[in-house]
Amino acid sequence: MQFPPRNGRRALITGITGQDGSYLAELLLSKGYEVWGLVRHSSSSGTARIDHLLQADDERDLRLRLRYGDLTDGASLWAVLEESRPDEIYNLAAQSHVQVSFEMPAYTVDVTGTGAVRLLDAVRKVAPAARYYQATTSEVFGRAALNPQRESTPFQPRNPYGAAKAMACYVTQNFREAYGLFAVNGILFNHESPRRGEGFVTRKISLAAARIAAGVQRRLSLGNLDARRDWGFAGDYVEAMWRMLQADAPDDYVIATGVAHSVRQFCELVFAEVGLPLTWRGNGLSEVGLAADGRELVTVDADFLRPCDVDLLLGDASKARRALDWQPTVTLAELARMMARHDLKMQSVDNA
Ligand code: NAP
Ligand code: G4F
Repeated sequence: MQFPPRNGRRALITGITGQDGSYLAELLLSKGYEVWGLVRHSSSSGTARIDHLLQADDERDLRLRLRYGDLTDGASLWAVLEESRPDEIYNLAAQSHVQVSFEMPAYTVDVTGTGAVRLLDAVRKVAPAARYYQATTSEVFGRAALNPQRESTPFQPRNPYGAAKAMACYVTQNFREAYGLFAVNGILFNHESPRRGEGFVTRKISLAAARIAAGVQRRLSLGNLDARRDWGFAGDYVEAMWRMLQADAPDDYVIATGVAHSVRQFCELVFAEVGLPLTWRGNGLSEVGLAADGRELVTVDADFLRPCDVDLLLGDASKARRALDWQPTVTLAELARMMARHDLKMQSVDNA
């Protein structure tokens, strides 16, 4: 199938207030795009990650527009598509927390799965020439029998979030095939940054380490220390999203670093960075991470264990390397340093 040449520079981002949405908005504005963002209404402002873009005193602020909407409300999706007439659509909005998806499975499926279908259906009718990016996830691989996981690896999600994302992925592929939409799935492995939500494990660790170093927190309680993830830097991953929509033809891509580390190893990197190198004692629920002076800085709490966890996710992004000329630029040690330093600085600002 032939797709028209790329010349439009208007993008709509759902989930613009999230970690990835904020980096993607920065990237697109720096490339000269007009960016429209879909935001949920809330009684308190939820735009902290993009306030610096909204307050810009240069011409960028004229190119960033926000509209209220919600993936559970089809009419709001139609309205923002009608008004913005985007050339590119990035569907990043989701209930994206795996543990929360066990606590609110129906809601997660409604937002993360059916929400994507609502948006795709509206795109098909209102903006069929737009290029559509679906934020899919390595969680679709779940209990994968083979490592590393690539585009051809069978899906075996292990939680409602992964199942909802699998549905969104399948419908994206289906609309590409059935209606000729330029619709792609980015199957992204975990990616982190100083803007990562505080409930995800890397940011929970960097914030706690900084607070412990500043003397305002005593210890950090975690769940499964043995879980291993392929962690990259979110700034690199939004570049991959953009490249997928600039390709000659729509396709799905795994985006990953190809290296996995455990939660325990990430703790070691971050605590060393704040000047508190850890040693470990015990195992299971009795395992503790000790400071040099013997203080118990990290403990295991059953409250943070999941009904079932994904033990290992490890990606093979060689297709993206070949077809999109994409590769990660930040190692895990550099990412841990970036996050630890950011959160240490936040402590000194808070305590000033
Ligand atoms: P995030 O920080 O949790 O951001 C999620 C965004 O979705 C927020 O802007 C949130 O708005 C919005 N949202 C939630 N429910 C919504 C609804 N019902 N209607 C409209 N917007 C809604 O997620 P992220 O880390 O940036 O990830 C971006 C996307 O990539 C998500 O779809 C996630 O599932 C997927 N993903 C992430 C990773 C990763 O490692 N970060 C890996 C693979 C895939 P509020 O600010 O109002 O909450
Ligand atoms: O940081 P996490 O909550 O991320 P998880 O579950 O891998 O999901 C993230 O990455 C996915 C891509 O693979 C995204 F699609 C998804 O939206 C999200 O961004 O947990 C990582 C690991 C898990 O095995 C978890 O059990 O860390 C383990 N863990 C151990 N203690 C903990 C904790 N996770 C959290 N959130 N909190 C803990 O105290």
